[in-house]
Amino acid sequence: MQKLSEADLIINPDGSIYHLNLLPEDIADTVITVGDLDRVAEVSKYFDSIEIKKGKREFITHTGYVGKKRVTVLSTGIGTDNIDIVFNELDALVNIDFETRTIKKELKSLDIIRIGTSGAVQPDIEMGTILASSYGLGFDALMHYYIHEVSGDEHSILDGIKSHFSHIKNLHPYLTAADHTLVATIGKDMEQGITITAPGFYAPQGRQVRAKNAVPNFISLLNSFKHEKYRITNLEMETAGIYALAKTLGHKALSVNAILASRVNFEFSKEPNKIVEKAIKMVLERL
Ligand code: R1P
Repeated sequence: MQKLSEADLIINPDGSIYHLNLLPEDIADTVITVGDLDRVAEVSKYFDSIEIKKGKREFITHTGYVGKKRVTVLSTGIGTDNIDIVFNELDALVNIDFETRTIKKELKSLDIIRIGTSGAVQPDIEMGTILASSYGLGFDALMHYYIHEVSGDEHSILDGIKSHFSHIKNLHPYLTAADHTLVATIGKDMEQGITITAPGFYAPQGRQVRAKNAVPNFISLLNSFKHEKYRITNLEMETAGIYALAKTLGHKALSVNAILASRVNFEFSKEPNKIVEKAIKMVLERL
């Protein structure tokens, strides 16, 4: 078995993985990811006990128990560049033997659930909605650097997407479905739809402040997309990277979105914390 070099897989002197600062035994098989590092404690305050609190940079981790289930909650920060770090390092913690620097024979599959915030692009999706992303559609470039397989109905949806957005310069979108078992358990009865993951917050999500946008009417372009029963419901900055890397590495993933803004009605919630709290409780109750 090939040994991974010290430059490819960086392990800190105390045996922890480079950015996350975690030892293999620090993470549970069920991992909740959040963007905002302050949200980690908002999740772990519902744990019955907390055994580990660690962190480095924007990557804060709490591991504990919800009833008899061991759960980790971890902040990713913003964007798919951070998702690249978090997912490769989470995978390394369970699937690489740090002593021998080799890939383990028996690979482990983690259940990974994102609890994030997001803006709706359809008029019927109101602020306060908790939405499970049935697909993550990446407008960012992360997956250009990995071999990523497209399967099942992802092919035809992606073809429809490519033709609908063909006039956006240098756009090479990627699409991955959520794990269907997590959709059926955690996402049960939630609003569902395609979530777009953007490579920025302002113009890449159609916001017009001072810099001029190169893609006019971006939100109408998103909400007018229709392919069979599929439509684009919301925008954020991590889900597509999470779904694609989870699939590539053999993990299960679901993204649950607290809808804080309506991009079609030009509104932002007056009580964002309440909506996030609702999403956290829904996920924890369904674990
Ligand atoms: C932008 O404000 C951030 O909020 C959303 C976006 O995806 C982006 O990370 O999610 P989080 O609240 O989980 O960070």
